[in-house]
Amino acid sequence: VFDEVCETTGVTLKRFMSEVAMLNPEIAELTILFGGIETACKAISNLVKRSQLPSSETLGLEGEVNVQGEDQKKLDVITNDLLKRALRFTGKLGVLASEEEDTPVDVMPENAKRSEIVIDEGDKYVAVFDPLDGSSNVDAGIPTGTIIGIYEHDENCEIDADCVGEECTEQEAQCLANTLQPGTNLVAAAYCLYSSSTFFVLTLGSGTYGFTLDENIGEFVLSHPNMKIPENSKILSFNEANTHMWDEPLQKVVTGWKEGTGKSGESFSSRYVGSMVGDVHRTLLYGGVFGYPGDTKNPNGKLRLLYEGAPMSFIMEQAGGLSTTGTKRVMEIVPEVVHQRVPIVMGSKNDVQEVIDAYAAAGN
Ligand code: P6P
Repeated sequence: VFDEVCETTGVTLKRFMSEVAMLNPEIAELTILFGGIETACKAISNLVKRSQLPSSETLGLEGEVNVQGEDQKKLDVITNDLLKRALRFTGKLGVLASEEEDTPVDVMPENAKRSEIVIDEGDKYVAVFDPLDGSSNVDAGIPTGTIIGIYEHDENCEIDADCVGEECTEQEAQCLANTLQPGTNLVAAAYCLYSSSTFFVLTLGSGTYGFTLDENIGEFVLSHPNMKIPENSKILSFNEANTHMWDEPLQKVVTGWKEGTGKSGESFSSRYVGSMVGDVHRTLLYGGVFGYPGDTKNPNGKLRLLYEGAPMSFIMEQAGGLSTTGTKRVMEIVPEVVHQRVPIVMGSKNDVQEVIDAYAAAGN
């Protein structure tokens, strides 16, 4: 399907989506959702670029601490609201979960009853997102990104923003459960990367496609059709300050890569931006293994399953890569709570497989 779309260059994201919708009427509404996401990414790209100007209103801290316990930057709040608004006004979304929101919230038009979400034909999607991943890097001009996952949500349910875990009524719990789906239920995932260029990379379940923002025409243009990550690599991308706290199987494999005694015999170099979207994008294009594994301090690592791990794993797998906790495929993990963390090692198939084999050999 997508090959027919991708044979020509100069395909804008809008045209790509409209041709996908023509060829796949059952996901036509999904393409409308991506119209809102695309607009939000362009606006966020502009905000990030201007965020360091003295005149910028997005400088500094919001003065709040989010559910992650992190100081919220003004930019975190602004980008979260911007994305919520863009998604809400597509009229295709019933519920969302965001890194910046304590619990899933409804995004129905203002006139809808606050705590009641009635999902009808038009509102059948749930969005999970991290509006500005790596935002603490913005002040240093380091790349940041937006990560989005889209699930289908076909239940009528009520959500009370204060409801979390055991406090929830059965109905609310059932609705929360509809946001707590495993990555294998994703119908789409995308990220925007705000870096030397502004990139938009997405999958709808049939390959991974990359677009680059052409600021002369204000459109994302297809630049990386049908991305495929190299099966072998020579780049490892971890916060190596934590190496001493990792599981032994992972320590062994990474040491082998550094010494050139690993399965591929290659001596790896290290590249780590400290911003997941930047590190994963480079890994997709150049090959490599990116990871934020569990360690003795944080057994589940740092990255969030629902709106970082699962969507990025979907994109990676659709590009021919693997994404594992070491012992489990990340996309198969069913979240129990919205902000659940997950250990992640993802990237070039043969190198990630070496990690999986090491854990298996150690009896994990
Ligand atoms: P560390 C950014 O804060 C982030 O959530 C990811 O984007 C990034 O991969 C990771 O944390 C970096 O964490 O502990 O290496 O600074």
